[in-house]
Amino acid sequence: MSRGGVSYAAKSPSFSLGARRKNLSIRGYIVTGQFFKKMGAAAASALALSPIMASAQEIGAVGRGHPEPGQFHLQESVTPIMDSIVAFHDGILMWTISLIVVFVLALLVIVVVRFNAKANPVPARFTHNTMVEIVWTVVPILVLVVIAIPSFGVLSDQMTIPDGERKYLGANVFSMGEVDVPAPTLTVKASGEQWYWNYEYVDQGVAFDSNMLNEDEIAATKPGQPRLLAVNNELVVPVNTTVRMQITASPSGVIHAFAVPSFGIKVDAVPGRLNETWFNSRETGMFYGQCSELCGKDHAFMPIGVRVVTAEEFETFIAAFEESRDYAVAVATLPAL
Ligand SMILES: [Cu+2]
Repeated sequence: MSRGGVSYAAKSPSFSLGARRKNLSIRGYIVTGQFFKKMGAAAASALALSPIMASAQEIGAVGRGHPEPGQFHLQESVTPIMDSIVAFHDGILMWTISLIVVFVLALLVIVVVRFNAKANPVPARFTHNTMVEIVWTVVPILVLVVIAIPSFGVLSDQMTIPDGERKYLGANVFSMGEVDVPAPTLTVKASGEQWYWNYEYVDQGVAFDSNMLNEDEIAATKPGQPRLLAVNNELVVPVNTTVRMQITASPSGVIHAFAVPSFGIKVDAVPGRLNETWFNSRETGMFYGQCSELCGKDHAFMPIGVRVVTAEEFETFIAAFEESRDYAVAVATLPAL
């Protein structure tokens, strides 16, 4: 039994029952600081490593286009918007969070060690300190403003369709140089249905449905593609091309959200409303996303599969699609996945 426990019991005699004393001895252990000293050391060393580990992860461990088991960093970026998001996360956000956690942890440790009942048996009785109260109001406001400025820059970049001339605020804030993005040359409308996606190449006037493949279907038709993400009909787009994404949902349906992490895209798909965003992938390959708005019973089973191909492959694909108006015929012009 620590003195902390004894003095508490002495002030409140009605609490000096056996069971209560047992609780107090656990309290004593926590109050003496042993517990927090141990936990604090572990947490601080983990935290100190986290930004380093995050950048180590970037170097190659993250699978391209889809999440990996045990992954803890963002998916690898292949677009200017996702570059800004990754820079924002690894830079300002990670360091702000880490410093705040270390600072609060240090305060807690000081309180636990110096102001427990054993170390400080006679507590001070004052309750207000104007200067401290101003500081703990103003400093968080400043922290939020510092985070908000680049955050709104990236948000406005996501929502503003490139015109080939505008420079990107988010990219400038992150000192990543001037990012030149051409105006879009392809428009795709994604429509959330219950529960799958419909994609339309708007200027070509052709559309198709995209459904998830179950595990047997993956093994039979597209072995090696990720479970719960592989789809029968991928959205095919060309590399190094700005794609205007129009996003909506079936007029008789519910709200979905179109999200592809590698592209840094996440936009609500709302019935009766046409939302817009864009991406410009610098890599070919398969990139996966998922519906990101709780939409109903098969919310988890309406993945988004985007296949980025070379400009020549896309020309052939879209020409075949326009002529045949049949996705299967068009996709047969592409190499097997
Ligand atoms: Cu949905």
